[in-house]
Amino acid sequence: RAMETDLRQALARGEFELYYQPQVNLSTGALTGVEALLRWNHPERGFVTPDNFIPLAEEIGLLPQIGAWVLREACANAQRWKDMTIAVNVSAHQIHAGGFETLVARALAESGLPASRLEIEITEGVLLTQTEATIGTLEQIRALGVSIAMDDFGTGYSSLGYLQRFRFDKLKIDRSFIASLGTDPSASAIVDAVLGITRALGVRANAEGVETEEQARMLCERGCNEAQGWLFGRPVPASQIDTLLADRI
Ligand code: G
Ligand code: G
Ligand code: MN
Ligand code: NA
Repeated sequence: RAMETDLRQALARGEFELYYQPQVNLSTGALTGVEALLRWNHPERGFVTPDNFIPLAEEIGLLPQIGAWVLREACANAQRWKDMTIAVNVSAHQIHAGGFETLVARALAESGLPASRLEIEITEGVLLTQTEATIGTLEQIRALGVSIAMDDFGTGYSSLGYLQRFRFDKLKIDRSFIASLGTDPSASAIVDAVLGITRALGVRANAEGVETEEQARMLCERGCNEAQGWLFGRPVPASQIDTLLADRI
């Protein structure tokens, strides 16, 4: 399998790159943070997105190394982006592999990034198996001062039960709900319900995949405090975040 051979060499060849998508405060429009999104710059295929290589990386046991690189790289870049939070996606495999909290602590120590500026994003699937052990790991990471966000909220199952068992710092409303805001009345009802939960629990909310002014307005009216999506910015290389921040001052 050519793809497998290529993937095994990708780290050493420096073919991975993190792109960063802006996250904004919906009422002020201010840039508050970024989400790191992994890209593989394949010599022949060009950019490969994570959906197209993370499953293979998991299968061949490469995800721990790639995940460690992602954490170090994201923390190192974010360290110079003053006052900005950095969100890093983590898959079930990475959490269940063991030693994840050590990896996080090391990335923070090496980069000098304050723990309060790092956020780990997991999906509900992470809690599906080995639930107690996983919650233990998440508690250890939280004890470092790192935030934990639930990604793609509303698309898995038993998500409400997990909210009772683990106190997330943020819920990210899946972009499928945001996409039909304004066209499908059930979407706004669901978004209202999620925002009701976040308010009641004292948890932050992020609306993903905001593409139109109309969606942003509806979310703001409903009291959503944070958003990301093409309306505010596509994922870009670190150098473009440097430029954005330099222009801001
Ligand atoms: O742009 P986008 O195609 O990057 O992301 C596709 C999916 O890949 C998303 O579900 C995202 O959470 C996931 N993803 C992006 N970057 C990473 C990463 O560094 N590690 C893991 N485990 N998943 C990632
Ligand atoms: O699952 P996760 O939320 O981590 O995945 C992020 C994915 O969403 C990435 O593939 C990213 O490129 C994509 N994305 C980010 N903003 C938008 C948007 O406004 N619209 C759409 N369709 N996709 C988006
Ligand atoms: Mn995410
Ligand atoms: Na998501």
